[in-house]
Amino acid sequence: MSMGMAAMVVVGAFFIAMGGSNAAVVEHTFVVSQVTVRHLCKDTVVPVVNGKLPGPAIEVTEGDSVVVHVVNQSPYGVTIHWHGVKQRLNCWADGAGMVTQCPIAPNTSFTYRFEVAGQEGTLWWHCHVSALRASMHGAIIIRPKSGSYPFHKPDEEVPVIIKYLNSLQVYDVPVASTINGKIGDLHNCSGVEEGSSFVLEVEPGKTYLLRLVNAALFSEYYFKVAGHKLTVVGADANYVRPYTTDDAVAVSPGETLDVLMVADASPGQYYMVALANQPPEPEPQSPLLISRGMVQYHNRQQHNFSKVVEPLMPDQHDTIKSFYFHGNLTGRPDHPLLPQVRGRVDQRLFITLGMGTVPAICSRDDKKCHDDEAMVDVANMNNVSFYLPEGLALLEARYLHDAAVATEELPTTPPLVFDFIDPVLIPRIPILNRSERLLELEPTRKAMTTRLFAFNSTVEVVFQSTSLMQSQSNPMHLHGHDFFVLAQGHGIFDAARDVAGYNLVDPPAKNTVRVPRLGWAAVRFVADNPGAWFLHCHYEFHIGLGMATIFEVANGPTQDTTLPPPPADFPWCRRPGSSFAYQ
Ligand SMILES: *[C@@H]1O[C@H](CO)[C@@H](O)[C@H](O)[C@H]1NC(C)=O
Ligand SMILES: *[C@@H]1O[C@H](CO)[C@@H](O)[C@H](O)[C@H]1NC(C)=O
Ligand SMILES: *[C@@H]1O[C@H](CO)[C@@H](O)[C@H](O)[C@H]1NC(C)=O
Ligand SMILES: *[C@@H]1O[C@H](CO)[C@@H](O)[C@H](O)[C@H]1NC(C)=O
Ligand SMILES: *[C@@H]1O[C@H](CO)[C@@H](O)[C@H](O)[C@H]1NC(C)=O
Ligand SMILES: *[C@@H]1O[C@H](CO)[C@@H](O)[C@H](O)[C@H]1NC(C)=O
Ligand SMILES: [Cu+2]
Repeated sequence: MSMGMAAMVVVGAFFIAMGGSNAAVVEHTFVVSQVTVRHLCKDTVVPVVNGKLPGPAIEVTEGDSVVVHVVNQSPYGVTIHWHGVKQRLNCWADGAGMVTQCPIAPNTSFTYRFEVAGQEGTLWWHCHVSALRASMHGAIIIRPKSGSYPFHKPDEEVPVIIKYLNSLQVYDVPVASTINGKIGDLHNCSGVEEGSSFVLEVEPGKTYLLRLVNAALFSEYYFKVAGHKLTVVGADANYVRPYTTDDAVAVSPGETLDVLMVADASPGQYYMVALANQPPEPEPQSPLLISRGMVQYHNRQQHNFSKVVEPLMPDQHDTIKSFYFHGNLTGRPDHPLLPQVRGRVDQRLFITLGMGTVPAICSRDDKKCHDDEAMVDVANMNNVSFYLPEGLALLEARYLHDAAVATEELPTTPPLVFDFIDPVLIPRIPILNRSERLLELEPTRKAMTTRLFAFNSTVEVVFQSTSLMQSQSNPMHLHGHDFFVLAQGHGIFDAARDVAGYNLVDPPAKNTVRVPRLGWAAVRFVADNPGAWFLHCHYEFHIGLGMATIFEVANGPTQDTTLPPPPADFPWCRRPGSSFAYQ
């Protein structure tokens, strides 16, 4: 592995790589601190950015440079991940805790510098250290340099961020959802409606671009505005062919959608609703997660406001609508920013997503842990549950040629072929409620898996959801690259049958693919961005339990295909000695 061999390149090269054009520099200071938020009659102390929830939106024009000074005044180590930003030759700024960097320690700061190039639309940023992403996130808005959109130019643009209301306890059952931080009028606190709803004021005839982000950690959401059609024009900061529906759109954790809404209804008030879906019973059920905001026409004329129009939402157990919605998204190969799909594939992986058990690591005074059945549930990929390095971030270890971070190769296929979607394997009781445990999961094991790809190789991955878990869909997110989503299906992937159905003409380019529950999805990407890139499920529950791996991309043959050294103020886990070449 020659990653990091450019150690002799001077620090300034980083800036040269970013400058040289007339692009602007967009600068922000993110102060991370603890605030008390009050919702549903309960105070919760959470770390947030600049005192706000959601945090500030970063607005750029394609090609701009972004500089964000993160000043950590919270008691936690933090990193910020720029979700979906390709970070070409800039893996050091990816902000994946213990993959690309050590967390920014309390009372210290770090400046992220990156360029937003070759992508337009909506992305977002979030903390990438275990549970902290719950309260630290915001939108990234990327406008075209030419000023012209490949669709009707919107009159206004509105970020719409859906998230849960929860505390720092990741495994707490969430109790409510929010739209742009507002809980909406469906929730009561001591019999009094909380009364804080997101309200979008519209003018008749105008076109609104809703920049929809699912920042919730556990659920896929349906989103709909009563009385209005929605036209999807982008997803994950890639344009898609306009897709108009009078039904709900679906957005998985980690995904974004750019959606046009024309204010062409008769002036009045219309609810917008975000509703989480979940697999049907007999699987363990979460409470109904719903939030309601409103589209309100400017009260210029006389009209009757006494009735707010409600949308007809899909059933919360209807996951097929999301399957079809995602299946209807196609890319726009006519747009200059979208590359063509490569026909030749260099490496193929078939990855099962499941769960299993490993022996618990017991502390000395944990009595319960000492019986023979002390096993814990973990999530896995190809029957290996991932854990993060400790003490040294993986990218740092590679750069320092430090062998202390012992990785092993993610298997190309699952070790065992079985009926991946056999309903008998679905655990019927809440995974976390071990005291009521009825069904043991299969044994599995833990390892720090990675997969190395030659520079510029074409990689195809088929993700197969299994019933060895709660039978959720799995939103798989790859850092540093977009992939084309070639196909999806229910059941078990069968190459002989399913490859023929691949869309190699106009597949959508995404950074997060929804792998259907009890089904599969096939993606293809070009590994042309050297570094160590996290690949993981965007359900917090799954990533926290090990449904993850790292895709490593080797350096190319030239300097402009080689990862430069880290920035000068990089938060090393273990600062290298003075003999270090890049100084
Ligand atoms: C950070 O600084 C504050 C204020 O100076 C201090 O109270 C706190 O103990 C510091 N935290 C750490 C972890 O050093
Ligand atoms: C809120 O409380 C009021 C008064 O107790 C009740 O009439 C109403 O149905 C409640 N709404 C919800 C959404 O629970
Ligand atoms: C407004 O609409 C409500 C419900 O449709 C109706 O009962 C009411 O009479 C209307 N008011 C006016 C002033 O038209
Ligand atoms: C597109 O949506 C329609 C209506 O929901 C559905 O019947 C069709 O199968 C979907 N197409 C794909 C490719 O998923
Ligand atoms: C997973 O691996 C464990 C050993 O680590 C083995 O006992 C088990 O049978 C494997 N299960 C599957 C489904 O491959
Ligand atoms: C990557 O591979 C493609 C197709 O083989 C080739 O055309 C292109 O020149 C390569 N790019 C680089 C930077 O090596
Ligand atoms: Cu998952």
